[in-house]
Parts: sequence; structure tokens; C-alpha cells
Amino acid sequence: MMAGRVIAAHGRHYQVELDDGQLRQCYTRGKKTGICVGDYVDIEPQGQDEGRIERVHERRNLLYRSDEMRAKQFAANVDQLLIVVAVEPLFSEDLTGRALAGAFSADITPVIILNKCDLAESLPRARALLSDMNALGVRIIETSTLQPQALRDSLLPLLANKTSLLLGQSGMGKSSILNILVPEARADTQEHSIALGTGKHTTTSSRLYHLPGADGDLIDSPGFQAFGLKHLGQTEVEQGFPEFAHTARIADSIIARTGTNPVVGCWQPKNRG
Ligand SMILES: Nc1nc2c(ncn2[C@@H]2O[C@H](COP(=O)(O)OP(=O)(O)O)[C@@H](O)[C@H]2O)c(=O)[nH]1
Ligand SMILES: [Mg+2]
Repeated sequence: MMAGRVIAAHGRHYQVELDDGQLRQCYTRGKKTGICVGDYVDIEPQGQDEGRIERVHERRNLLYRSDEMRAKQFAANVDQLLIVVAVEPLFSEDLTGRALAGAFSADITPVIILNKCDLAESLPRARALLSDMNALGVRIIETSTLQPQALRDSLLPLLANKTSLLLGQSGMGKSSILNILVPEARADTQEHSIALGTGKHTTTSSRLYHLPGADGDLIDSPGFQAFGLKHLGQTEVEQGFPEFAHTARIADSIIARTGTNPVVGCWQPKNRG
């Protein structure tokens, strides 16, 4: 048996990086599914470069979304969720709130990256939309891929010694950011696809990359247009939305003064650190 980590998943084929750096194409025994990028596994080597996944180690966490029909896993064993939003096209507040709620409930630290900050005219509007997120204690980092060195300087220290997951709606600049942080990724951006006339630029599956010159991993994920939270209770969902945080702060202060909870059944105040 050899231990490793799943760095890519395509259907039921998994690319596993073994502890010694060796890469193997792996599959599972029988119909076992549900393994995802970031999972630590034990494999039984098969031939030169294949293997069979025999065991999935217990996960520290798992980020996923779910709707009426099914659950979709983003990644496992993640320290940090980087939610990429852009000045233009303007991001969805609802999706951002849902991603935040998903991260909080999975015990993953969210960070918002506001990209395309070179678009000065629309920047104030995007900043105003995000200012409420401060109420949730979420760190916001402003970037522009037109200034790659500044982008590296502000993001790389944050990524050291951690596994971070890049998530965002398509068009926000995820692939462009990934290419600056991990040049060997050579992720297709919208620009490439327009130049090539292929119209095909979307990342279709998640993949884990090592940051060059630093200990830290970055997982790229397909863009998302939905973030169902069927698996969470209302209280957990509300934790991603500043308007509820406002209610919670008022509730917390009333509790501190009077010892009674004014919003029983609506919000369970919680120590959010
Ligand atoms: N002005 C500006 N455009 C950007 C920036 N980052 C990405 N873009 C452009 O936005 C489009 C979408 O970028 P892409 O990386 O493909 O986004 P993704 O769909 O989130 O992976 C492309 O045309 C990029 O060139 C930025 O910081 N500033
Ligand atoms: Mg992309």
C-alpha cells in the first residue's frame, strides 16, 4: 500500500500524487464514488503507473453544494476558501453569501479576492457591495491581474503552508489569477478561447497545484452558477449574509445586557471569534 493525495478527478478516474512525488492514474474498486480532489488515500499500485484506491482517509472537512437533485463536491481537506469576485462583470451577492455560508459551516476560512481593481470607474460600486462583508469578519484582498507582481505579493504569503481552494463565477478572473500564481497551470482564460476561436475556456474539473517556491497548494475548480445549501440549516445559511450578521450583533448586545435572547427561533447567537 502507498499513501498519497488525489490531485485531479475526472469521473471515476483519479490522479493521485504519492508521498514520494510519483503520479499514478487510479481507479476505485467496484462502484465506490464520492472521492474528490484533496482527499488523502491509500492505493495498491498496479503496474508501472496505475493504482487502485483502497482507502480514503478521514476528511478534515469537505466543501460541497447540494440541491434537490444531488450534491456536488468541490474539494476536501481545505484550509482556506478564496472566493474570487470581480469589479466587472459585477458578481452575485447571493452566490457570494452562499459560498461564505458553505465555508463557515465546513470550518474553512473564507477570503474574498476582489479582482479587476484596475477598472477604476466601477470599483467604488463593487467596494460598497463588499463593505458589508466586513461585518462578517471576512478578509477582502484587492487584486488586478494587470499587476502580476503586486498580486503575487499580496496573495502568496496568505497561501503558504495551506491548501486553498479557488472558487468563483466564470468571468471573474480565476484562471488568470491561477496562471500568475502557478505558471505551469497554463489554465485557459476567456481571452485565450476568444483568440483561438474555440469558445471553450471553462475549467471542467478541479485540480490541485503546488505553489512554486513555497509550501502551499492551490485547488482550481470549475466556475459555478449555483451554490445550493440544501445540507445546511437556516441558521448556518444566514451566517454568510451580512444583513443577518447585523441582526445577530444586535441580538448579542441585547443578550449581553439583559441575558435574554430577543430573536429566539430566528438566530442562534454564536461566538464567531
Ligand atoms: N481588466 C481586467 N481584466 C481581467 C482581470 N483578470 C482577468 N481579466 C479578464 O477577464 C476575463 C475572464 O478571465 P478568466 O481568467 O478567464 O476568468 P474565469 O472565468 O474566472 O477563469 C478575461 O478576458 C481576462 O483577461 C483583471 O484583473 N483586470
Ligand atoms: Mg476559468
